[in-house]
Amino acid sequence: MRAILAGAVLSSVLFFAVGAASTAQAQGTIVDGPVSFVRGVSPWDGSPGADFKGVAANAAEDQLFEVGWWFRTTADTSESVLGTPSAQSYGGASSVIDWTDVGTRALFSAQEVTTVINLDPGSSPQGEVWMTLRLTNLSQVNSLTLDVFNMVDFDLGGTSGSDSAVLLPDGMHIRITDAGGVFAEYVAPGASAYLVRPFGATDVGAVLGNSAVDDFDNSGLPFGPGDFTAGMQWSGITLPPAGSQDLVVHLLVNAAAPPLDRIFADGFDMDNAPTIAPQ
Ligand SMILES: [Ca+2]
Ligand SMILES: [Ca+2]
Ligand SMILES: [Ca+2]
Repeated sequence: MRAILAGAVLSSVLFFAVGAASTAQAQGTIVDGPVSFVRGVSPWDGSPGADFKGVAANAAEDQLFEVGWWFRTTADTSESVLGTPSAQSYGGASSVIDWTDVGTRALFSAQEVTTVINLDPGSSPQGEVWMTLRLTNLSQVNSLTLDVFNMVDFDLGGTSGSDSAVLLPDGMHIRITDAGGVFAEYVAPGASAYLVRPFGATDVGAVLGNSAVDDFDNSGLPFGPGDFTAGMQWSGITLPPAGSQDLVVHLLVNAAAPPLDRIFADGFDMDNAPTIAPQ
């Protein structure tokens, strides 16, 4: 969380709130009951602002500072953000974000489908966000190999500090807990490696934003207490000519994800995966 930017961010939010309706590049909000997920100010650059609210006793409390995507092809010398999308659509509980030609390089397209779900059984605010990123090779003749990265910055309890995190034993499944009691989970089924770093000059966003090639190395856990940032890497994805692959990220607040080994046993459908109570 960049506390010193609060004033500037507020000004920008007001600007976007006024100007959003008529521009193709507008950011937006999706909701399910009291639970909302917001693509905020500058959500497509190296500091991809996002909000996740309505999932704690204080419904106005924002649990999420940033979430976004980066990639690196085998020819690249650093990671790059997907950048400004070609189209954005926000309706009800779901959004669809399209990049018809990522980086204008005629290599691949991307489409992110995000759904927010209210998990409150009645008196226990909680919710989840599912993000599925589909990558499609634009070449009809050549395969394409690339690495893809997701970065998330939770600020649980509405505070950037006092967040601790551990890796759960079932895989790429991180649980983050604020000293005030709010907890979250960051799950990336099928990811190759994670990286966790305290917010600052060498945090996960900075690693992805610098001019070097970086590979995540499963370091940084257990974490905290501190200002948590984390990322997931999918290494060496090879898209056949005209082929596609889906990557899934699951964010939950005050709810626990089912263990990854249980999800994939029997080919369970991720889109309908149930969420179970904290244990
Ligand atoms: Ca916190
Ligand atoms: Ca880098
Ligand atoms: Ca944080």
